[in-house]
Amino acid sequence: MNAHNIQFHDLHPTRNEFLDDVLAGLSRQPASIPPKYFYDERGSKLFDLITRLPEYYPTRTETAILKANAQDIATHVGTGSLLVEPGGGSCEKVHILLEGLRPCVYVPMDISRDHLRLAAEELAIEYPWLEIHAACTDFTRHMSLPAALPEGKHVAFFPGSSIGNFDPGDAVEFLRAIAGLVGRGGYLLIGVDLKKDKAILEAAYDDSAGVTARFNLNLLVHINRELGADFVLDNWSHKALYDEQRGRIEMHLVSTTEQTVNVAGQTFRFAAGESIHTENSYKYSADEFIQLAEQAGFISDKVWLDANHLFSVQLFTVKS
Ligand code: AVJ
Repeated sequence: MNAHNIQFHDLHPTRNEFLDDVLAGLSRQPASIPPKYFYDERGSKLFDLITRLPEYYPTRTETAILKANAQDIATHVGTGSLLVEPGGGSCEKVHILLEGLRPCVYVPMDISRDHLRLAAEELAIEYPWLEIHAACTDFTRHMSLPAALPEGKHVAFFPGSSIGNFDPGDAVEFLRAIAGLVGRGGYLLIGVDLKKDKAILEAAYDDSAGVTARFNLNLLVHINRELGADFVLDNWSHKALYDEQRGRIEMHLVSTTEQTVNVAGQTFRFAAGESIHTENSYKYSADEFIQLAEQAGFISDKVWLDANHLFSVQLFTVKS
C-alpha cells in the first residue's frame, strides 16, 4: 500500500561528520563518542527492545502518563497544530496524542533513515487525515524544519527523556533552539526522567538479559562497518553507573585488555580498564528541570507524574 499523505526530506549527516566525531572523541582523554551514533538500524532495533525490558521503567511509565492525561494535554495545547518530534524515529508515542491533539501536520525528525521511513509510512496509512513530513536529520546539529510546511501553532514533542543525553548547559542551548523553532505561542511537551534510587537506575541501564550491553557494544559494530575501523568486540565490556553527585547515569565501554584500534589510518591505544564514555543520561527533579527550561526561555505550564514519581511529562510555553 502507498500512502499519499507523506513526504520524506533527506538531511542525513554525511559519513564525514561521523568520522570527524569518532576521531575527535577517541583523541580526547578520557575517550568519548556521542550517543547519537548508537542508532544505526540494529541500534534502533536494540533500543526498541530496551524499551520493553522489565528493568527499563522510563518508556512504559511515560506511556502510561501520556495515556492517562492525553485529554488534559489536548485541552492545554489545543488542536490543529504543527507537531514536531525531534528524534521521533519510531513514531510510537505520538499515537497516544494524535486522536486528542488532531494536529494538521506531524514532522518526525530522526538520524536513522530507514527506521524513520518505515515508521512514518505505517503512520501515514494508519492516519490518512494526517499530513506527515518525515525529516532525516541530525537535530543536535541542524534544528530546522523542512521547507513548505503549512501555517499553525508549533508544538514540539520531545519524549523519552532524550534531553538527559545533554550536559545541563547543552540542554539549555538545545531547549533554546526548540523555543526558537516553535516560536512565540508555541509549546514544548517533554518527557523528563526523575532522580531516584541508585539501584533502580543502574538496573535500568544494565539489564539482566544483556540487551543494553548489546546496544552499547553495537556502537563499535556501527563504527567498524561505516568507518572501516577494527574494534574487536570481545575486547570491550559494558558498564553503567549512577553518579549521584552529577545526577547522571554514565555508560562506558571498558577495554578488557591492552590493545590498539585503527580508524581511518589513525591508531588509538587503550590500556586494560580504560574506557570509552558512550552516554550520559541526566536525571532531574521536576523543579530542577523547570529551572533549566526557564533558562532557555520557557515557562512551565503543567507537570504530569506517575504515582511512584519515577518520570515526568512537562508542558512549557515560550516566554514572550
Ligand atoms: C534514549 C537517551 C532516553 O538515556 O534512557 C537507554 C537511551 N541508553 N538505555 C536513556 C538509553 C541505554 C535513553 N535515551
